[in-house]
Amino acid sequence: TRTPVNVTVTGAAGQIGYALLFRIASGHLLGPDVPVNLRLLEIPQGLKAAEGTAMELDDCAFPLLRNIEITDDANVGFAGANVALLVGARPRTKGMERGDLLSANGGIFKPQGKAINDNAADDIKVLVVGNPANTNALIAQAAAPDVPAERFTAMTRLDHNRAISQLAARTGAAVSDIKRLTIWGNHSATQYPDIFHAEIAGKNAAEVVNDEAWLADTFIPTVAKRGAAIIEARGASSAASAANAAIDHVHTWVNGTAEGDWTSMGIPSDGSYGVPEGIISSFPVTTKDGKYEIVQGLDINEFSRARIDASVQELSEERDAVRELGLI
Ligand code: NAX
Repeated sequence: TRTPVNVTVTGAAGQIGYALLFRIASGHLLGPDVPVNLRLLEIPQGLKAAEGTAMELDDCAFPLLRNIEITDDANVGFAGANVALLVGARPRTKGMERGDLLSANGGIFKPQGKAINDNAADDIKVLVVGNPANTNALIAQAAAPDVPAERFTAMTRLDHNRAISQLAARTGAAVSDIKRLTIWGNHSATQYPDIFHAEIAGKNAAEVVNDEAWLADTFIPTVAKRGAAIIEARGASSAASAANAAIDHVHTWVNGTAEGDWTSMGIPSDGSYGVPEGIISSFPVTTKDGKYEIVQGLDINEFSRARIDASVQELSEERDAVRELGLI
C-alpha cells in the first residue's frame, strides 16, 4: 500500500474549505488509490468550526482518509506537507484600498511561505486560491527561498472551466469536445480567456464562433465577471465550483494533461510570451510526471496581445506594490 500524502488546507473552516475537504478525502485530489492525511490550518476563531468539519469527515468513514490534524500554528500545519492548498485569505472589505488588501494578505502569505519553507516535504506543491491569488502566491514564494519557485502556483482553473462552459453553451458543443483553451494573466477582471488556439471537436474554436464582437463584448466579460454574477445570484461567492477547480488544478498537475490538450495555471513566468520573469501569471501549460511546462510557440494575434499585456501590466503593478510594502 502507498504511503499517505500529507495535504494541508488553510481556511479549512471557510465555505471553499467545506466543499473541498470531502473531495480530497474521497480521493478526487490525487486519485482513487492514494491515501491522505489532512492538516487543517485555521485562525483561532476558525478552529471550532474546523473541528466540526473534521467530525463530519470522520462520519464519512472514507477509506482513503488516514488522519486529520487541526491547528492554528502554520509550522504544525505545514509539517511534512506534500500538497498545500492556501485558501484562507483576507477578503476586500468596504473602503479597503488595494495597498491595504495587499498588506493584509502579506501578513498571512509571508509567514505561511516561511512555514512551508521550514517545514514542508521536499516535494511540496502549493496552490494559492485565496485572493489576490497570483500576488499572494508571489508573496509566499518569495518567503520560501529553499523551495523551487515553480512549486508555487495560483488558481485560474475556475476561470478556465468557466470559459469552457460558456464556449460550450454558445456553440452547442459538449464540454469534453473543447480542448486547448487558455486563461492568460491575472485571476481578476483583467484576465484573458483565449479561444484562438482552442479546438472544438478538432476545429479551431475562433473559426467556429466567427464573431469577434461576441468574444470582446460577451464571452470575455462573462467569464471575467462570473464571480460577481455568482455572488449576485447566490448571495455568497463561488464555493463548490472553486473547490472543484482546486481539485482539478492539483489533479492535473500531479497526474498530467491529456495528449493533445493543455490547461491553465498561474505560475512563475520564465519570460515566455513577453510576460516579465518572476511574476505569477496564468499560462497554457502541459503537465507530466508532476511537472508542468508552458506551451511554447503559439502565435499571439493583436486582439490577444493587447489583452495579455493589460492583465500582465496589472500583475506587474501588484508586484511593485508588494515590493514597496517589503512583502517580497
Ligand atoms: P471564507 O471567508 O468562507 O473562508 C475563509 C477562511 O479562511 C475562514 O474560515 C477564515 O477563518 C480562514 N482564514 C483567514 N485567515 C487565515 C489564516 N491566516 N490562516 C488560516 N486560515 C485563515 O472564504 P471562501 O469563500 O472559502 O474563499 C476563500 C478565498 O478564496 C477568498 O480569498 C476568495 O476570494 C478566494 N477565491 C478564489 C477564487 C479563485 O478562482 N482563485 C475563486 C473563489 C474565491 O472567491
